[in-house]
Amino acid sequence: MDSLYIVIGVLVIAVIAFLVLKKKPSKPVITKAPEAHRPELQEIVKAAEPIKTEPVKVEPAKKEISFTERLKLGLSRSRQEVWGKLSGLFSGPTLDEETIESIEELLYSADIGTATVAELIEEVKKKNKEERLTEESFKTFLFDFLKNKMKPIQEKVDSDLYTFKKSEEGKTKVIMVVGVNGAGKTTTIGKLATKLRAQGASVVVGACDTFRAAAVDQLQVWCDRAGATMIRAKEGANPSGVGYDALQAAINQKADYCILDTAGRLHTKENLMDELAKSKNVLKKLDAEAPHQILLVIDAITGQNALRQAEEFHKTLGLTGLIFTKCDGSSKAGSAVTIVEQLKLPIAYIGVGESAEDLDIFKVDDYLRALLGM
Ligand SMILES: Nc1nc2c(ncn2[C@@H]2O[C@H](COP(=O)(O)OP(=O)(O)OP(=O)(O)O)[C@@H](O)[C@H]2O)c(=O)[nH]1
Ligand SMILES: [Mg+2]
Repeated sequence: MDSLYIVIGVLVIAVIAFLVLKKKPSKPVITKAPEAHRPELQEIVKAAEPIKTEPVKVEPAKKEISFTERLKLGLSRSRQEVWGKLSGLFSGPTLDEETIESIEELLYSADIGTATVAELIEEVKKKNKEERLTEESFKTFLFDFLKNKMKPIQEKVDSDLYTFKKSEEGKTKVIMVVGVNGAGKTTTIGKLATKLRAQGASVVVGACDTFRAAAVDQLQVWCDRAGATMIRAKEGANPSGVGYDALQAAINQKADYCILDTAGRLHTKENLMDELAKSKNVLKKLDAEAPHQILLVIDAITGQNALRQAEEFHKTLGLTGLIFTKCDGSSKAGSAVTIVEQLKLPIAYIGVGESAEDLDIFKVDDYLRALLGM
């Protein structure tokens, strides 16, 4: 009888234990960073198919138009709402005092910095005394003035960002892309990867924006289309670890480029900016010179705040250049001049739409001509 009670007792305890264990919450998903040097990554890299190097055919745009045309089209709003109004300010055949004042106001509204406007107006007055400026000669004067402000800095752009040249030592060029939320980083990387692949470069993209699964998926679509290899990790993984892994994969496969997409962040959030600095520094363990390019993506609509953003990102990371996006939606477009001049940082690329063909290298002459309707 006693042994029967013991058996029943043991059974009851077993059932209770089973129920309690069953109710225990399942193990949390590990969101911690994959450690750098993850041995399994090496396996993934070894097992992966070799990175594609044959050029991909970029889908032709529905209507074949050159980038210069796209730029003109994109900046048409700027022209209509701001820059094109310059012509209407001339009350007579030549420039008078009142018109100069109106021009000054217009330039402010176009987001040209205060110091630059002051300098420009002073020069206009001087020039106007020497020879009365007409609408046409004023436009040429303005074009030359703005061009002279930008040109010396624009010449500093690394030509590797423009045309792909195979590195003789088989070195991977590392491009880190940063910026505030929604500036256009991921889209720009997708366009850039497409452009580089079309030139026959092999590209590895690191999805370091691990905050949102959707961000990684968005990048994956671009990479699949471009034929670029993407290194991704679990949502919540340490962004520095993903960047490291992506570069390791790129180096192992002698990829020409390794482009790192980072999560958007406000330039005022110190901890997030520090995290970005960490992501940059960890790359140096693999290549002391990496990242070779740190590009800040700026939404052209941002206006004057863009300068503050650029200053902060530059202070934390030491930027090498800028990318201006959404120039098709902005009516200002003058902040490009201000930032280039004040931070002495060149604009590498300009975006005027959402498709791959809407990104191209930034050319001062074309930009200013499109803006001024010349
Ligand atoms: N019109 C226009 N839209 C653009 C351009 N570049 C990007 N976009 C759009 O802007 C939106 C945000 O772009 P993303 O590339 O996701 O921006 P992001 O900086 O990666 O955003 P976060 O990762 O959230 O910080 C998307 O809807 C893009 O299609 C451009 O040059 N012109
Ligand atoms: Mg993004």
